[in-house]
Amino acid sequence: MNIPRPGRFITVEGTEGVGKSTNIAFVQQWLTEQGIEVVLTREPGGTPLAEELRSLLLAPRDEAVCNTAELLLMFAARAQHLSQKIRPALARGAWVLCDRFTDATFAYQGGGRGLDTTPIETLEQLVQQGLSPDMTLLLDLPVETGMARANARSAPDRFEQEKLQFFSRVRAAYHQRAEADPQRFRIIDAAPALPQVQQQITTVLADFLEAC
Ligand code: Z5A
Repeated sequence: MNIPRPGRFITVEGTEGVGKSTNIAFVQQWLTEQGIEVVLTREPGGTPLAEELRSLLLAPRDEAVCNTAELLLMFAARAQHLSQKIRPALARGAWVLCDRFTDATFAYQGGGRGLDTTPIETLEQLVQQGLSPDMTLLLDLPVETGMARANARSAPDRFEQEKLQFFSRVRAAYHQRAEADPQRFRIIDAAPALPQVQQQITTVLADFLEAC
């Protein structure tokens, strides 16, 4: 039975290999078991056009990608995603569960690439018009551990080809974002075995649902 509740927007963030894909499936299942309609999506991506932009962004290429072009493509994909998928889902009362969102832009393009945060904030305002996640789960793990977990999988994409120092800056930027907005962020220690990670997530979700 579906219990009617206003739509909520939950995002999942973290550096490479922290277990977002693994745990987002767990979050989706847990919320669905509570009778909530969940729209699972991801960034960059989530619509046909935004998925095409994702392919362009992630493909390793010989041509150097200019940081500003990368930033604009991320927000182009986000604008399309918001207009075609996220806003309509929230408007009909569904909960949107998104694998990465604008915190990733502050972490990767801001922290990782070293772009100034002012243009990122300007684009955030232009594209989101005040819409931001209700809760963000930040899966946190030492960068070395995440890279080791990720490297055990498929061939690296353009971001995964970056070095340890890059991901250390990304992680530091995520921590800064979480410290600046403790109401929205929930930090999950992603280092222990999966059942312990998911126990933390369950506690956070139950508290969030209780407060809705
Ligand atoms: N990007 C950006 O730059 N700016 C932006 O604004 C946005 C994105 C939105 C694509 O993201 C890239 O886009 C991303 C940032 C950039 N690049 N990077 N890096 P993505 O989310 O699609 O790609 P990803 O970050 O590389 O995610 P991933 O590789 O899919 O990793 P993950 O989802 O966090 O991990 P996982 O696949 O769930 O787990 C990794 C492995 O660890 C796997 O074998 C699991 O079985 C294992 N695992 C998971 N949990 C555990 C525990 N607890 N113990 C042991 N092993 C575990």
